[in-house]
Amino acid sequence: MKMSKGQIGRRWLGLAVAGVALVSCGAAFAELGQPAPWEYTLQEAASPVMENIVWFHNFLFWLITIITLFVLALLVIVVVKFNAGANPTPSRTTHNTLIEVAWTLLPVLILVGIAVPSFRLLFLELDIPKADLTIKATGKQWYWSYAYPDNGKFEFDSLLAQDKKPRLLGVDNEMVVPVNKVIRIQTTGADVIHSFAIPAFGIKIDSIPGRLNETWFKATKLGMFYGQCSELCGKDHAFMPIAVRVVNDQEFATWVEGAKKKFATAPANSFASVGAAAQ
Ligand SMILES: [Cu+2]
Repeated sequence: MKMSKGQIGRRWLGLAVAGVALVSCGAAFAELGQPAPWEYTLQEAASPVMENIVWFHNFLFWLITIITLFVLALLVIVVVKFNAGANPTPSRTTHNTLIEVAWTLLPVLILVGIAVPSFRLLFLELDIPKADLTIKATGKQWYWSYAYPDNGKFEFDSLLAQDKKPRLLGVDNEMVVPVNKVIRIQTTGADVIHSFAIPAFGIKIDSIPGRLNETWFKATKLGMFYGQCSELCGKDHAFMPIAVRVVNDQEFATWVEGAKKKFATAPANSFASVGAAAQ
């Protein structure tokens, strides 16, 4: 099939329009705290760490795009200008000090430019600020248990609720946290390795039996936020979602009072209440 130049031009224009439409729709597909159909961007950030991750991702994306286009341009120049037909008597140059220094130094500078924000992000994630609240998340086959040692030492199980939306993400008992507070998450596995992950908060950390791992987040928006176990942990790995409800301080205090009573009979709390009574 032969195409005229006009046809090729129109085809490229069509592709470009489709591309721009797709990019601009990306925002429309996004939904706070949960995945959305046809979404291909990162989930909307709801914590300082995730905001930094999104920034770093976009920064690298544009850097890679520029480098790729630059290399492509060099290749096209070589192919067009220096093929045997266009350039029958090639130059015999073997060294050019200026170019050699430039192609060594420029990549080094680019890598340093990547390393600085990369390490800054790594320290932000790993250097846990003074926590307002600690929650222990224990991965079990196949559900999560949450303990609130600072708020009355109660612990409860959070299981997938088939009748709740969003599908495969709704749970019976959500983890509840106050907004704009530093939450320290301590996590461990009760049986096999699980992984505690919430995309909108930018956290993902392995829950390993016999080990206590730590991470943190500060939720900056109210609402429901969902994550999933992110380590293949057995047959129901896909059915142990993580649901976090971010509320204001007053609602959190009310929830704590209710939860202390509601979960008082949970088996895990018999040990906690014995501990509390002994104090
Ligand atoms: Cu798991």
